[in-house]
Amino acid sequence: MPRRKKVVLVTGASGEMGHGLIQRLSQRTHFDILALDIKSLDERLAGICHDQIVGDVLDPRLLERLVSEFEIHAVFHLAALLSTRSEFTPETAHEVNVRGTLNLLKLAVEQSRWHGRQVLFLFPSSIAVYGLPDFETKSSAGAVKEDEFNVPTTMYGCNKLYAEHLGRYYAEHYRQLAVEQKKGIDFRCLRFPGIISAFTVPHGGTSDYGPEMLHAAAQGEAYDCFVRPDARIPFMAMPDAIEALLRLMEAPADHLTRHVYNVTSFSPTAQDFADRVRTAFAGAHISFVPDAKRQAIIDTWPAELDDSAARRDWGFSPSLDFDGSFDDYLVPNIRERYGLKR
Ligand code: AKB
Repeated sequence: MPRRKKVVLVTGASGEMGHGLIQRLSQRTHFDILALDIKSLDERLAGICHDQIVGDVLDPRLLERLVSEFEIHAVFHLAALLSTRSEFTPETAHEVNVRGTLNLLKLAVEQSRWHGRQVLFLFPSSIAVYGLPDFETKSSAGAVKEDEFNVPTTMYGCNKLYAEHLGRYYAEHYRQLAVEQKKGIDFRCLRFPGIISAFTVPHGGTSDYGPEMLHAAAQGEAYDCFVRPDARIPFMAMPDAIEALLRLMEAPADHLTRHVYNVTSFSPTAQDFADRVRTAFAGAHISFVPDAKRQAIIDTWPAELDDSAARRDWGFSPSLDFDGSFDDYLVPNIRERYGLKR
């Protein structure tokens, strides 16, 4: 039988998180990286990957071809349509976010059976899985735990919550009526808050106002913030988000008490964000022009997350708080990126 190459598969590799992940992952795994995205990778990232495939997670032939050529030991399934974009095309979002995830879970469970080791499946979920019923509840809820308020109002939130359940099913109950009971996959999931990167600007999310106002200010552009000054959701800086994924990947299975973990770092209001951006970029022109409908989505997401399970089980501890994110990571790198003096 021809030998297949042993790889870690990263879907959505060209996206925001893929950019940050691939480099750090290459230093942390002995497997080669196989990147999959509908867009080709930039040259620097392509150079780090063993191989890149330009294609769609919805294409079953492509996935079959992958399996014939590669022995997949871990999957980082990052490909998704974010919350705002999903509201414009809910059925397409369902295809990508649910059908795409199902395709990858099936591939992972089949691979586990081929090579006899459970495939590790890392899945980024989101604060969008929460749906707080009204503003009063949001204000009084405090730090929300994983099993509270799981009543999302967005297509993206519904998709992510269901995909979490699919992951649990493929890990624990897949084909439970079969005569021969075999272990499924090793499904591990993080519920991320809004993420801010110095190197990329997100597209199609509802937490985008934070990174958008920062990158606009650095380029000397005026920015109309689409939420109210008092809008508050949790955020974290991209390096901490990547480190959380890698830490969870490396955590011994017997330390984990759940499949899905909250992670967070800081919870500023949009006004706090704007003030901090103005301190970093004097003269930044930020106005608040709330869009009632996008604000309504933010109002259903928690202001704070309880990440005590992640801290307890696998030592999650973000290294960048609000000030640290700006001073040590965002501002210096963004200044360099846009060619500004330090
Ligand atoms: C979005 O806004 O859709 C994402 C998320 C919070 O998952 N950034």
